[in-house]
Amino acid sequence: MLIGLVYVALVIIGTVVLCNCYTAESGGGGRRPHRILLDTDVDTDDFFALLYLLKLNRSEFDLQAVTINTNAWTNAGHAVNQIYDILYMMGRDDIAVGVGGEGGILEDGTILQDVGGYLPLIEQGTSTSGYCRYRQAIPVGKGGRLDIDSNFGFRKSFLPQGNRKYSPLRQPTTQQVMIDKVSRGPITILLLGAHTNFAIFLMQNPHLKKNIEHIYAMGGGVSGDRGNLFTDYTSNPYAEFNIFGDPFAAYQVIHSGIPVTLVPLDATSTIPISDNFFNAFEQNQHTYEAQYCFKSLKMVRDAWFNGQFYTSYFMWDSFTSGVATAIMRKSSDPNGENDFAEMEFINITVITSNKPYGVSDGSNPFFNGLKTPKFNLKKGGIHSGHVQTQLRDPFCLVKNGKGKCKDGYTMEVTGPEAVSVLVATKAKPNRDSKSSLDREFFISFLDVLNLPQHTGRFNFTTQFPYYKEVLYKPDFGGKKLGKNVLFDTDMSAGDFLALFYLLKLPVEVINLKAILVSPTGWANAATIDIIYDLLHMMGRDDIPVGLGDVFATNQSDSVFPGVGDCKYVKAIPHGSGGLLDSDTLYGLARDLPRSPRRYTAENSAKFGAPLYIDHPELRQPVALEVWKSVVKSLDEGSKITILTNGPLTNLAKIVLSEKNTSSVIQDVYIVGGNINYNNTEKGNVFNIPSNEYAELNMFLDPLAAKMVFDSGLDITLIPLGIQRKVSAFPNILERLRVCKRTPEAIFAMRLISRLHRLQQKHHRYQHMDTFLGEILGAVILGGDQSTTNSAFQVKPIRVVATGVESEDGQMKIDERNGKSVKILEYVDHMACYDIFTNRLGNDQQCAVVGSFEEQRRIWSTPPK
Ligand SMILES: *[C@@H]1O[C@H](CO)[C@@H](O)[C@H](O)[C@H]1NC(C)=O
Ligand SMILES: *[C@@H]1O[C@H](CO)[C@@H](O)[C@H](O)[C@H]1NC(C)=O
Ligand SMILES: *[C@@H]1O[C@H](CO)[C@@H](O)[C@H](O)[C@H]1NC(C)=O
Ligand SMILES: *[C@@H]1O[C@H](CO)[C@@H](O)[C@H](O)[C@H]1NC(C)=O
Ligand SMILES: *[C@@H]1O[C@H](CO)[C@@H](O)[C@H](O)[C@H]1NC(C)=O
Ligand SMILES: *[C@@H]1O[C@H](CO)[C@@H](O)[C@H](O)[C@H]1NC(C)=O
Ligand SMILES: [Ca+2]
Ligand SMILES: [Ca+2]
Repeated sequence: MLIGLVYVALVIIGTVVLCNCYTAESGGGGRRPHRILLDTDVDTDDFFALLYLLKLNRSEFDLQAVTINTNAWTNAGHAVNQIYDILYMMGRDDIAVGVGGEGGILEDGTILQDVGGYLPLIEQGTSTSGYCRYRQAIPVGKGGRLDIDSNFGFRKSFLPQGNRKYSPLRQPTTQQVMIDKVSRGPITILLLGAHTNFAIFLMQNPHLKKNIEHIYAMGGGVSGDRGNLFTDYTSNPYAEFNIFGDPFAAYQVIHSGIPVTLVPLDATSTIPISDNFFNAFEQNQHTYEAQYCFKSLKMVRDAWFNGQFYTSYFMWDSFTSGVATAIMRKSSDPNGENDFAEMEFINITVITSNKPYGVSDGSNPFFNGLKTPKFNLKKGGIHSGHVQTQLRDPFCLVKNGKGKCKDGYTMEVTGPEAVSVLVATKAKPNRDSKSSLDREFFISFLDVLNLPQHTGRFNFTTQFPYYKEVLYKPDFGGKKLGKNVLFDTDMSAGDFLALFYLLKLPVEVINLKAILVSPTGWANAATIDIIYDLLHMMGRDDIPVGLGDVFATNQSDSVFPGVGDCKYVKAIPHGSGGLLDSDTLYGLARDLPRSPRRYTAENSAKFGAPLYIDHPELRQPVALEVWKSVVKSLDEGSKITILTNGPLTNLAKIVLSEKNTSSVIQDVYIVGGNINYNNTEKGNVFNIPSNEYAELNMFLDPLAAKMVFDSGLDITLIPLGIQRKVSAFPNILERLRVCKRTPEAIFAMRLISRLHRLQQKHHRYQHMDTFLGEILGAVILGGDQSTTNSAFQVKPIRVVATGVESEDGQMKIDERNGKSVKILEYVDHMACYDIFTNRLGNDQQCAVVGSFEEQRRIWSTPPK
């Protein structure tokens, strides 16, 4: 309460001071600065736009807030921390940042508070999990969200880390930030991603529309079948990604009655990043922000998929921020005359469904089986036709021709649906026709980013006078190393606890050779960086980490493998208790020391990249590669034990790749699966109610699970039922409190107590004890059976993988077709807590650098 009061007082004082400045600077004659709210999907081009805005004269342009679009090119947890870091570098911790929210939309169309914007309006139910109807068009791994989430791997080497960060249940949500900023007075909205967030805001707060002066949006295209869904032309050649991400939301925005200026593909296609511009940019990096933008752009170029970067990478959002601010500067001009783009009024609408209208083919949830259509939409009206259901929706495909679906097309129309929108039609040429930079905006972009005013304070390496990049590798000094172990993780919270434990076991007992990461479960691929950081903390930068396939077996598209279906992973929530939290390790990831190792999109031509690049040695290895190198490193006759704590995607690939698995794999410990004795033991796929008996690690990739269980490997199963017995938060916390306070014990305690607190506080965190059960695999693998009192039974097990959602991933005891599996039936859970906490508190094999804080201290003081 006290903090709240102080904050309010500060804001009032701040406003007064600002007003004074403004009268002083503008000599009393000008207007107040344009207050701006930026909604972004945090693609590379978006932060160019953001930095351009931040550099402009603050008495003209006052960026008030950044809200994050979470249903397109980025994942919320990675995006929000990146925005915080950029703002910290720029000294702008005063700018509000909104992401996510847990509200939903009820069956009857009631919009609850704080809808997170993770799903397009047409798919938004009451939770943050759901299908990927439109999002399927966006690549998931390399060249898509993985590269964007990690800023092509570059962000962690460059951006300093401030005090603000995502924290569960404390993070301001997008809707809160929008309501707060719009309520306070006239404001301009810049939309650089899909329109979900802002449409929800408008639908829920019509009384606040009066404060919105203007909407500027990058998106759409007005000249026919020239869309940019490069993964999907065969079904929809008309749409542009931002509008396609949520056509119904864009319709709400365009038809809101608020003046709209659109910068569509028609205009952005006339301002490609030419090699002349690229070279000029390379020569003009006089500020940290210019450096950051150039180096990011260079990473994009070096990783560009077809070698055609200079003709296929455009200034989309950055150009839009230029055009928008240029128009705002001359706000008296009704035709939007400006230096950077030709403008024209065009009557358009946004297509949200395809003709014929009024069909009931099951494709349209606004109407499917509802007596009254959702949001009171008109039966037989423009929203009532077929809605594109998936990437290669058969309805959209035309034999030997371009697809016929127009969802998301910003089409020129006449009649009642027409909205007059100011549209940028092309980029203006440089007024200096002799310059090698042929667009006027190129000049402004470079000038503004290099302005000495409002400049970044430091980058990560200049922030600390004694910064030094170190890789820690242990010296085992001739010790005889123990059992070879490979850990396969989907980066769920409990897997990090298990990893700490494995690293603490004496190397004479367990020799952790490698880690494979599977992004088909609870976390997205870019979260691999947390694994690198944890290894760095524990002084184990020698352990290789391999990144697995981003899709479950057979979920990737047969035509364009970078995209694919989310049939199984749709069960994981995007928001609280789901990917948002995993991707930030429940807000704690930033407390780990920062490793010099990290994901990078850099790749050498030897591995299929189009270009030779600066640092081929940094390349992110893939899972199978790491597996091969581990196998190669084994001594004659020795084998490896695998512990899997996630979906079996990687293990299935290993099984497929080896001629004789039993010659290299000793045995496998699988954490997961549910043995459904007599239909008494329920599974945990809580978002797919029709499937009562599957466990998530099996459900998320049933084909892989089936392959592994059919393979004849020597399997020990630690199923859901027994994991549930090891889920008493108070007991383990009590023990952690009394054990020796090593950095790893402290970190584990913070993580576990956070999970426990969240579980008590909010229903989205009900399943948190699942993660505590995940330590069991590591404890059984490393421990001795006499202390845990563990007991096993051998049963013939078969996994169901029929493609039928209500049964996929279930386990059957099948005397005829099942394979023998050793199943953990009993364990003394108190003994498990003791073993786990004693090990973490042991002073052997401790952290070499305890936290990010400690790292900062080291880099701030001269070495002794
Ligand atoms: C910023 O804008 C104000 C008002 O238009 C103007 O008086 C001032 O000179 C500008 N400052 C800079 C550094 O251009
Ligand atoms: C940080 O800035 C310094 C000084 O401009 C530069 O030498 C260094 O390369 C930058 N760091 C990174 C990671 O780019
Ligand atoms: C847009 O529609 C309005 C109303 O139908 C019409 O008056 C106007 O001329 C149209 N503008 C353009 C550019 O077609
Ligand atoms: C995966 O799909 C391909 C092609 O659709 C099929 O040939 C293959 O059998 C499938 N794999 C499994 C394990 O079902
Ligand atoms: C596979 O390897 C095991 C252990 O090395 C060996 O006993 C077995 O004969 C091999 N099987 C085949 C089919 O080569
Ligand atoms: C399942 O049912 C069978 C037969 O009714 C019974 O013998 C067995 O003990 C039951 N198993 C469990 C785990 O409840
Ligand atoms: Ca964008
Ligand atoms: Ca896991």
